[in-house]
Amino acid sequence: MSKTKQLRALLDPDRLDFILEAHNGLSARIAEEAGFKAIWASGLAISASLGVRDNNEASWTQMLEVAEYMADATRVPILLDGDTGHGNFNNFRRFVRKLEQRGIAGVCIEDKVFPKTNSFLRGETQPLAAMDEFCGKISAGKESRQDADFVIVARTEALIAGWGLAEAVRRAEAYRVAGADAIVVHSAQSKPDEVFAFLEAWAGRHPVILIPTKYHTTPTEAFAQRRVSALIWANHLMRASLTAMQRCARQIRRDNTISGVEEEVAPLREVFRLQGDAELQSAEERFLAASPRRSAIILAATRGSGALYPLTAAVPKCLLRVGGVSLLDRLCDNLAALNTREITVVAGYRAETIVRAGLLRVENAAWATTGELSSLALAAGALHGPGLLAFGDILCRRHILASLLDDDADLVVAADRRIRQPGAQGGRARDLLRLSEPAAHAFLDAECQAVAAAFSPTYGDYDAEWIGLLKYSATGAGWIRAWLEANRGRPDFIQGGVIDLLAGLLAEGRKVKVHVVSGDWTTVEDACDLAEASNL
Ligand code: SPV
Ligand code: MG
Repeated sequence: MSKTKQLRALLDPDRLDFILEAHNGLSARIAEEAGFKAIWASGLAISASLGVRDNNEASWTQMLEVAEYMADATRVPILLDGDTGHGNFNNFRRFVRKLEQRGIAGVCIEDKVFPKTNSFLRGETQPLAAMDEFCGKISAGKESRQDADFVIVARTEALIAGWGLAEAVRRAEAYRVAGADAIVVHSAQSKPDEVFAFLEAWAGRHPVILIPTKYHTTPTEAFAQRRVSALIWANHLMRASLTAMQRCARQIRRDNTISGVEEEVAPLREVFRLQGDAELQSAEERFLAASPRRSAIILAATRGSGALYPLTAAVPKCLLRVGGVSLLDRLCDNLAALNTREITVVAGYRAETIVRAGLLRVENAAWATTGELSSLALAAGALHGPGLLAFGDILCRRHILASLLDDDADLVVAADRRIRQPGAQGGRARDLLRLSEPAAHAFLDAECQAVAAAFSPTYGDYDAEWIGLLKYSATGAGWIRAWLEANRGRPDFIQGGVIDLLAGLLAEGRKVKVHVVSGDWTTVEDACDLAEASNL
């Protein structure tokens, strides 16, 4: 049922309904969740929550904005407090059209003069609008509706202004004839007597809505017996929040900590629930191209070759700085920029010095006597794809990492056709690959056909040097885990390198794709490498 029809249904005098005040999207949602079938967008409550007076200090477009948030947040109809209609008949009919466009189901206007003052402030001194002029306003509003069910309620302030019962009835009748869908007769008295007198004189000729803010002790059945269509509880969510906010603010100010109020205030998850985060989460699953959660494992257990000992007395090799940033931080920063947040580092030498927010550290206590495979096996729990295995001493430009991570193949390595000479002072063997593509196709992606680790300066018939980066898909990660599991008992496993893993995977018939790079990377094995790294 449309919101306007829902609101119209509440005008039935055979059943007393209740309309609760709200003043923004959040309070409107709370009112709806509490079970109210309609919401009163109160001028008093909205202006108070905006920090201004209920004297038309907030403009009609500002009221419209707030009302739109309320309508967006709810499925029940909203009856907006339209004050005096914000001008003459012409302003009001434009207001009605705008309210309809924003999904408001009805408006209530009162027969006072712009700018109005709240009815409970100096009520007797407030001038009433000329009755005929107000009737014209009602008729113009009705005529301008696009939806015949949009509700226009006319409110007379005759009792509050002290004009007496007869005037209240005379005006209510005129407003009925002018086309109002219901009448509000407002009273500032603490007893319902004058309102009940009105109801008796009125004799049910048209739906009546009451706002019993002042005569709140009246039993609700008394209204039902008199065939009142609906009661507006006009300002209680605003007042409740005000009390809660004052108490909370005072306590925090007094205690200089928020700890004392934590259990008194709504948990954040309740805030997110009311904001509808669950819907956004499921919409994201449907509409957002899922960006894969990437992970990485960095092998950084060794101290490095003797050539680096002067530099690695206090820190492991991965913490050597190039351009003021450690190799590890640079690698992690690049990985993070490529949506790789779960990074596990296998530390060994000076493990305690490897500390970085969010970094998972696994320790290879036997780093001095074990090799890369032993370190990798310790991080097997973090081996899930898509992910990247990297040596901790590699320095490379981000594009190399990006192209590996963006490749969907199950196993992908990066290799450079220019095989470096081993470091002048030794260093580790070169990890070499034989490629499917001939050298003439130097920069085409290739398939790896064989691998070897070699110190030889000629390198036999190998084509490229593996740069220490291996990207694996979820499937590829499974192959690696299985291979580690199947081979960890072998005597050569303990000292083994990742190159042996690659050899093993090739032997199983797994395809290893090769991205051919040309420079833009280095590893640090001696002081010369460090100098070259600075250039890079
Ligand atoms: C409001 O809630 O803004 C009203 C009702 O108009 S009253 O405050 O009683 O005037
Ligand atoms: Mg008001």
